[in-house]
Amino acid sequence: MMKFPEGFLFGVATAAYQIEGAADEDGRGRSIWDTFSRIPGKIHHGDTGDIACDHYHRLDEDLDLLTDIGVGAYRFSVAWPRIFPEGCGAVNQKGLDFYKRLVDGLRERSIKPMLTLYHWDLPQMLQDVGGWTNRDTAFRFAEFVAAVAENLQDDVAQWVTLNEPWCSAFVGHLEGRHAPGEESLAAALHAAHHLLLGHGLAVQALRAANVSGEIGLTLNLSDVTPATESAADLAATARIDGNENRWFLEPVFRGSYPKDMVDWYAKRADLSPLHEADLAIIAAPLDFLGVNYYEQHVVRAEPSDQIHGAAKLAPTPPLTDAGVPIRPAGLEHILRRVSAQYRRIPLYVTENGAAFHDYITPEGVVDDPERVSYLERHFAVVAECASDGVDVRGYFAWSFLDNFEWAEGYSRRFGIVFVDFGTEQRILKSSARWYRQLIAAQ
Ligand code: GCO
Repeated sequence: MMKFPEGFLFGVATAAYQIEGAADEDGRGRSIWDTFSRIPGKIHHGDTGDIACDHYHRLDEDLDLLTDIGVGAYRFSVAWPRIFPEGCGAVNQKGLDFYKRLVDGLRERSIKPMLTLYHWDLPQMLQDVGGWTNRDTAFRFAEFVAAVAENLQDDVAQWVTLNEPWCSAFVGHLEGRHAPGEESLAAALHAAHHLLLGHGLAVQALRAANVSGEIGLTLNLSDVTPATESAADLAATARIDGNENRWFLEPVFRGSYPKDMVDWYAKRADLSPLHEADLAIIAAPLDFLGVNYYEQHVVRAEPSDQIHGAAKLAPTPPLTDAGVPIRPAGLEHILRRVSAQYRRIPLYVTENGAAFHDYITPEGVVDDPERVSYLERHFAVVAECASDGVDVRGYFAWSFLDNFEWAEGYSRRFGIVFVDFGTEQRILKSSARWYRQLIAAQ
């Protein structure tokens, strides 16, 4: 079995809208995902997060499962609409009480909480006045963060302000595949900026609340390579890297947007909402960076593409059942790149995982050898990086439970624990048993 540094965190990750259910319970308000999942055609099979894994009513059972697997950390998110049903105003105490029970249950089981403050479930009433394209939302986010920090101040080991602002901004406002479903480059760029501003203001709010835990941000970073060494393909690859990676890494760690991308976007969208003065707030010092890794892209020039003049080649096998290429080397490239080019800052792999066609056998067993292989190969890369001096301090498998996979609904199973969505029965997959052995062998 692989060996990891002393104190390395072995965790699993989830997100509120993907597992909690109880969408109309205890005062929870509507989020943009409650709205988006009801738009015909947006979500596979018309699935919604109304029930999901019913985690809201199965908290103790799920916390006991974490103990059974033996994880030392659990990454979850707080649903903003449970705390502020209308996005701001009076705190909903029942919503706070649920998360207090969660962190108390983790502490009783000696499991470290990693709390994500924004995992995409923006209150709908804030979307009604522009959502992340409205600068005010960044300040409403900081108020929400201050309320959570005040109530869970010393109960959290790591605070993650945002999960994957690239997805919230570009998948939600340019591609239109995620809530709120806009399709505008300007909206995506404005949303990205206000998300980053919200991140910086959230860091200020957490520091002001004197929280005892570490403060960081989670970015989904992709490993991009050119299809050929032609100038056109190299330039197209730089633009995809600029959009998916540098547009977030550089404001946060260098206090400025990448110039090549500013010049490219300035010809295609109004950048006036991207106030220069905000960058000092956005670049607030962090205690760690969370890295979500899934994708390696091979990129070529595509003059007909109006946004980046680029196209991603169809991925080649081996692939997950979601058609994502399985490339552990991509994780190594990203960890080494951030550490060498941006900041020698503690890194956590806050998500990494894969969807496979898992099923229950007649004997009631869920065997997922592909996921065991996937985890083995990606953990090996992390162990290699750590032994080579990269300051990577933890790995959170995505995901703890099979759950609502956004536009794919319940058709994609990422969990190391199988969920029968008809009965809500949980069954450890062989990957969960493998993970238990890896942890026990440390
Ligand atoms: C993300 C989100 C998760 C997804 C996971 C699988 O990284 O997109 O954080 O909510 O479910 O990545 O796609």
